[in-house]
Amino acid sequence: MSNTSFVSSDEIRDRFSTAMSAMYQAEVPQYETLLALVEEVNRETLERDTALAERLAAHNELDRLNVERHGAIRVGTAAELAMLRRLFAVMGMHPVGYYDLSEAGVPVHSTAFRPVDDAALSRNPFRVFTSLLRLELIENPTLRERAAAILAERDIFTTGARELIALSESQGGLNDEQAEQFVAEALETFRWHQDATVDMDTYEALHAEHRLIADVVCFHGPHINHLTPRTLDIDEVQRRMPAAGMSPKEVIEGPPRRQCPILLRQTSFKALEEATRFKGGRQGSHTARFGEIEQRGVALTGKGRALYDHLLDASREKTRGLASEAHQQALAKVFAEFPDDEAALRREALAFFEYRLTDAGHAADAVDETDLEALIEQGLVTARPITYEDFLPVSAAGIFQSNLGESQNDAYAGQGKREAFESALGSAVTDELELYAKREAASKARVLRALGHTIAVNR
Ligand code: OOG
Ligand code: NI
Repeated sequence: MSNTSFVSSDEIRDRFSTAMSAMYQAEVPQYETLLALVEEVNRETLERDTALAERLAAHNELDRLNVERHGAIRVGTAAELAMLRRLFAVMGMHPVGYYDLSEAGVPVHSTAFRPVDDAALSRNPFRVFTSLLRLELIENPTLRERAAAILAERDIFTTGARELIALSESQGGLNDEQAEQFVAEALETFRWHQDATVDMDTYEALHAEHRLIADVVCFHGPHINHLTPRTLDIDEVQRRMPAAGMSPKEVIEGPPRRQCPILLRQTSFKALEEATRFKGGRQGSHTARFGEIEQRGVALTGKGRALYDHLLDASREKTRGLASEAHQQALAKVFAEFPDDEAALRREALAFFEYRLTDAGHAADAVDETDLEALIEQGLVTARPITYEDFLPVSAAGIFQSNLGESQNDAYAGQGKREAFESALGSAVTDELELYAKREAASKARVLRALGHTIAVNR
């Protein structure tokens, strides 16, 4: 079969994220309300802030906004995680970043499956935050073995999904009909199942150890637990949520509101208590699904990230017990130290930017200047912030906790095991900072080359 009959992995991801969103709207009605609210606020924001609208349009970011979302799942075994890696690869999604949630008292470690190159990101940046349960952190050996035995019996993939993944790998892609079928089969893995795989006593014993353990172990599959649309104004969406029937958590995770948004801000709300049928016939309920929104800003360099981590740490004391506006104000005070204009973020190498020639730059003859800031001042080059495409472990921990109740266990702390995670996954995870750094360096090199410089720029 020739390559030309294959559907691109970008197209498959786009179809899959659309199908997933439709399924989640049917399963969790509040998600539909949330999408409408986010769309309304995004529209108003773009009408009000025409500079932002023009900028997003100029960089092909407007189109992706309406399809942009991330989801999250949690799996129980290395084999499940490794198969998911292959499933996501069919859609051009690859593991980026390692997140150690044990620090925050949650017995999982995670990665994000996402597209990595610019074209793929701008087509549809769909990402899935994927956590692997760390059974070894269950202290009670009987319970630990029981959980492992239960997990060993389930298969979270349909036969059709397994076949199509193998087919895609062997022939190098899927044709239209196969892609359609793949999307339908793959979707089954993420569906909510009302029937638990265990009796109520087992569920309760696992639940008592940690709510998350019960969520991962007791069901037929890793139900998608939230889908998160991207908003351009998270404070406004948060304000309007109660009127739309949603009650968000009291604080927005991540950095405060700023002129130049950095990294990622998020807030979530409990969505649903699901009726659950346990083995043996008893009926109960399980809270698994929630809602979340996010606002994305510029990706930070290692230096910028260190400053962010330091300030977030320093803010902990100052924001304790505060909610809403008071929390934001206290946070903003601490973050006053973090430069909040683009030129300073660039000059101090705190954030990543993509450089381009302006029209004047395109028209210019060979130029002697090689300093990009000078070229920007001369109007030959522009820089735009590179969007942060990843997650934040501290924020993720806050999100986990908001929908799990306060259950956490400090004994889990400091036990990150990246190698173990990668060996379960069956591949290394890509370093997210490296991706941003490469993108920035490549854009600098392109600009300088176009201006007549032959020297290679550090890449
Ligand atoms: C994942 C929580 C992390 C985020 O946006 O930081 C996450 C989970 O609860 O499974 O989705
Ligand atoms: Ni999330």
